[in-house]
Amino acid sequence: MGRRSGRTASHWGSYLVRTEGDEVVEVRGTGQDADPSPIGRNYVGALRHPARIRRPAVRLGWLRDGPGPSGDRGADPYVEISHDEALDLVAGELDRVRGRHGNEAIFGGSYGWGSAGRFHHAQSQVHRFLNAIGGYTRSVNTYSHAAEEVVLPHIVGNREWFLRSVTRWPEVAEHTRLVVAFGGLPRRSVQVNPGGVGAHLNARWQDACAEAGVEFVVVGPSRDDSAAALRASWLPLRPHTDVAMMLAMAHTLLEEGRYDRYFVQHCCVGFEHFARYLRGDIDGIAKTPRWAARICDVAEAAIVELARRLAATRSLITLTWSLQRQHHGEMTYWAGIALAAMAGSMGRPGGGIGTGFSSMHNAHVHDRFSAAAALPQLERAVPTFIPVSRISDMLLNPGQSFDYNGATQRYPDIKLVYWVGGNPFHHHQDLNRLLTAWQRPDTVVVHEPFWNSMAKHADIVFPVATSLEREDFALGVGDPWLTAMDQVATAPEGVVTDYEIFSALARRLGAGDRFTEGRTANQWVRELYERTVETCAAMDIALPDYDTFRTIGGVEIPMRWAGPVAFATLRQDPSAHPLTTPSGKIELFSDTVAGFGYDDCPGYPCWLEPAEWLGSPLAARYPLHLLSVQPDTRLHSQFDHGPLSREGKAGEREQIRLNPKDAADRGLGEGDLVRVFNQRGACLAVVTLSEGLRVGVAQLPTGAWYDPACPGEVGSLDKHGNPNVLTLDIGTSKLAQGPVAHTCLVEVELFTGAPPPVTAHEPPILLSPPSPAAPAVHPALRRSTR
Ligand SMILES: Nc1nc2c(c(=O)[nH]1)N[C@H]1C(S)=C(S)[C@@H](COP(=O)(O)OP(=O)(O)OC[C@H]3O[C@@H](n4cnc5c(=O)[nH]c(N)nc54)[C@H](O)[C@@H]3O)O[C@H]1N2
Ligand SMILES: Nc1nc2c(c(=O)[nH]1)N[C@H]1C(S)=C(S)[C@@H](COP(=O)(O)OP(=O)(O)OC[C@H]3O[C@@H](n4cnc5c(=O)[nH]c(N)nc54)[C@H](O)[C@@H]3O)O[C@H]1N2
Ligand SMILES: [Mo]
Repeated sequence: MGRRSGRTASHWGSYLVRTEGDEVVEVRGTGQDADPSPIGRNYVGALRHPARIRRPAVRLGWLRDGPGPSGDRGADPYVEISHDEALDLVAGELDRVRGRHGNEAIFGGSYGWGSAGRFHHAQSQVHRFLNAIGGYTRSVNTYSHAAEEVVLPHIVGNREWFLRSVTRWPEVAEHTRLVVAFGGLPRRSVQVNPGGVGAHLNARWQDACAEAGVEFVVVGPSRDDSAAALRASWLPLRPHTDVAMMLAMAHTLLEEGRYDRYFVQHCCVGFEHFARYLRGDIDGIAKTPRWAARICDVAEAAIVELARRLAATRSLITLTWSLQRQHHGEMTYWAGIALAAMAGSMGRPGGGIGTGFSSMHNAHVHDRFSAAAALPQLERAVPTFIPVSRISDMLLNPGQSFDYNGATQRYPDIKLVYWVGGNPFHHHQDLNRLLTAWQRPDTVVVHEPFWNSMAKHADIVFPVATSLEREDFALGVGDPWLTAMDQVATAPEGVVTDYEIFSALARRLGAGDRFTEGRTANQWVRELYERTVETCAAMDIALPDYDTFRTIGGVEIPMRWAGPVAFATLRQDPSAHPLTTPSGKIELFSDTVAGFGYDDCPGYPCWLEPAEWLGSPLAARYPLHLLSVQPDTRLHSQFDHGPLSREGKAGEREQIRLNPKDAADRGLGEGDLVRVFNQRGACLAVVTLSEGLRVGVAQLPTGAWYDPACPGEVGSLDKHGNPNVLTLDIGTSKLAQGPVAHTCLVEVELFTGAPPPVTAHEPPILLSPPSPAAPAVHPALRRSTR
């Protein structure tokens, strides 16, 4: 049996991997990472798992009937075909759609994390390919922090600059006395960093802050959203009421005259308007601590006391990204910035405000520059776009107009969906609505290594090599470690890389040279490395040549601290150092946003009731606020069939965390199988109890592969515990149109029926021709464009 070992890099860290017979048998940390993430263990046994896709496959109904809307996506069996047949089918269909409907009818947004690796990066591959053949409708912004991406430029100007210059953990340890963490600082999230993390340091920096005597206050529904070592105190606020609490803190500082008069008057615009809103001059409601206490369920005295402490010392407000993955999520960030502007620490080392401190490994650990070259995505030939999480809206409402950041846009009429390196049947909200929308296009093409929920809803599936089965190199966002990725296993016979598939399709469509520029995959990897060397050389950083780099396996690029902390120069001299906002200052009132006239996003931070929360009438029917948090044991849906992910479940099902009181009220105990449900859907999950979770809140991590009891049926019970059958699919507001995954009420009850077995990690029914059940290819599809 062939044995190999080598180095790999992933979004959850770098590892030394050993394989036998092209299966992973051992995963170890590298010497450079003193604290490797256990998520790496999910590789063990994953490559040759029965869930592996080994041959191209076509949905039976598509093969029989040809392209067109269908009610059977998710329900049909698949017919395995040869690689050449699959390439001919897909090339023919791309050609038909672009010829008859124009390239705008191809949706290639293809959102998703894919794998680490600069060259084989799935997004770059698919976008380059689709641009090479005439373009596609794309998506903008992210599921992670869409609201922030759109609203921050209106408030503080250039977002990249802001993120880059927010104070970092080392400065927090040195200067900060008090950290008020809205949404906490969950440790599970810092295992991960997009594109790679050479050494896990974030948790160590957090601990160093605690050792230095920094005091932490977690404001949020979950006490264990911070590590025990931080000895944080906990204010268990009702989910989605942070804005009310922030406004009341701001009201306290205003009424008690404890606010930073200089900063709000000279470095901000709109403070007078905000102050009038706080006092109740605009809507007749003063935003007093008493007012807020009724909304957020934090005691009035605790709100007042926290506000006073915030202003009395060098303080830092941190906001998790989750706080804007909610209805009106723009407002949480705006209110947080307004409070920080008043609190006196803005523009001072270790002070002010920062986002995502514990949402991603490299947020505020290193400087954020990235030297790594990327695969060029070629010229964008089609201007059409949607905000990423409006996908169901787009598919259901072709031609309809929608608002986005001050402009009116139009949804295109999509005929072909092409998805590579992402999983909407993991990431999107209200999967039953998505399933309905997903039946509308003519054709869905997917590249996947595994038969997950994404592959099971495609018309044509190309099996692809994983990152362990190809050569590449990695450099994560804001990470100093350049890591060689070795090919440690050979993909199953006939399984190739995304690049090889796209190269073959491009050749069939007359764009072969444009896509490949005459390079093989490994020549591209070398080329991108050499471009990275050049970028670094221009910054006086010497990197080894490519062959030496591959031999040593990894190299650390020295990082430099950026300039002064955010808003330091603004504080010093606002007219000499303006921000890139229209006023040059922090906009506590934005004429631009106000000018858009959006009822769901006024031009200043204010409390707007979310569509669903514990204070809404719907809570009488669905009295638990569901937080579908990031999973501890995997990244999203990736390697859900791996050992660590499966050990995190109970009886193969995802666990839902409840407060013991909520469980007792429903006669539930630890380990009970429950049905979690609301007006949109239902799933099964296993109860786990925790005093660390506030009463009225349920936590169900994302990522269990969607596993409907009746495949293809809208509203079917998900057997596995995927929270997105329950979540709400609306935009944050007309401004950002971001996803609102955390805005969701549910009820939980004991499941009394016979528990249906979980089949998420099993392949669908596969028919291999010649077989009487596999029909002849539809004549219209016989056409080859070669
Ligand atoms: N309810 C709820 N939903 C959420 C969230 C939430 O908080 N709550 N969070 C959201 C957030 S922040 C995000 S970022 C999204 C994440 O959503 P996604 O990024 O879509 O999730 P992943 O599971 O990482 O999907 C990556 C897919 O790419 C495949 N893949 C990996 N490498 C390759 C490759 O080289 N080639 C190809 N062809 N495929 C590859 C994997 O098998 C996997 O299916 O989820 C969002 N969804
Ligand atoms: N292990 C692991 N780490 C990951 C990921 C993963 O899949 N696995 N995904 C990565 C990705 S793509 C992203 S974008 C980040 C996301 O990072 P985050 O957005 O920070 O992560 P979440 O788990 O969604 O939420 C963090 C915490 O916010 C709290 N919270 C939720 N709603 C509210 C609220 O209304 N108010 C308050 N005060 N608190 C609230 C919840 O208790 C939750 O534990 O994580 C990254 N890190
Ligand atoms: Mo994300």
